[in-house]
Amino acid sequence: MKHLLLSALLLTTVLISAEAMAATVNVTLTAREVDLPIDNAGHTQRMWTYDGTIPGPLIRVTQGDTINFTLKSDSANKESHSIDFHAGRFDVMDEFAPIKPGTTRKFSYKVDYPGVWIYHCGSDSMAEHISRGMYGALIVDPKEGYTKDFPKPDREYVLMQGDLFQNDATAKERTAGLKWEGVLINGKKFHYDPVHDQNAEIMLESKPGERVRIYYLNAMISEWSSFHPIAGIWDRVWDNGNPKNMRYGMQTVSVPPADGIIADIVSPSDRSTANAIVDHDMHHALNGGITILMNSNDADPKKGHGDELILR
Ligand SMILES: [Cu+2]
Repeated sequence: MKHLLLSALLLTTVLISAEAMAATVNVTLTAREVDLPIDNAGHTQRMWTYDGTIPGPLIRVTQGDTINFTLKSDSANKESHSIDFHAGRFDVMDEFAPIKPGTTRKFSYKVDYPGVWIYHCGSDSMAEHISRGMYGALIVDPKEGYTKDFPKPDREYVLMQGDLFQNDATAKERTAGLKWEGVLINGKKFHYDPVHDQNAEIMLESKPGERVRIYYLNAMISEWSSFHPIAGIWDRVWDNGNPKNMRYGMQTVSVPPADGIIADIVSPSDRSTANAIVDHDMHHALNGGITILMNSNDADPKKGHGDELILR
């Protein structure tokens, strides 16, 4: 009897401490329709966003946390907007329903599955709302933390790939793939590629031999991505970013629309090298979907850490 009581007491303590470690995280996103530069030369388009950026703010929590979420819609907006979090389970008619300009919706949910998840607008037409930039990334770190099969990276970057259509493309044209202009990487064509765009100023950076973790999300509305590091190999890939879904030594990984993966690359440690991280579908690569990763000893120590996972 005494033994049973003790076990019950121990179990309760364990449950309470696991619960106590889980955090409640407040997240507010504001839907905003704004003019944004869509390339490194500064050409702008009318885009629809969360918080005025493409992608929207990076949200990062730990498995088991609760997100207290607020969606606001700027009163200057013309459209109704909504949120669709892939990282949770909801009622599509309730939490995901659109809200009018100047209004607010709140809901809470617990994140049960680790990984890298898309959030996006689900308002009609979804094709137009997503292809005008209404998407972002949510990283849910596993509650076990780093393990042998999910080692700690030296740097981390988020790359989110979306479509660019001509500004006047209607929802119907976007859905049909008409008036397609190219690929946006974190909001700009050839954002991190000075090789193909002389106006590009930023690149991903690491030191030789570092483990660089890429959180890659495909926000294109209808097209698959063929994700490949030119002059490199994906050391490990985790489908959906879940540590249980590991693959080794991959050359190219298929990422469907509205999916995400984690892919690690480790450069040679004895020399400086560069990689071109591409969507190897040439239609995508040569229209904006190339990112340079420089591996050299003068890598900026801040890049790939803290607030610099999405380079803006
Ligand atoms: Cu929207």
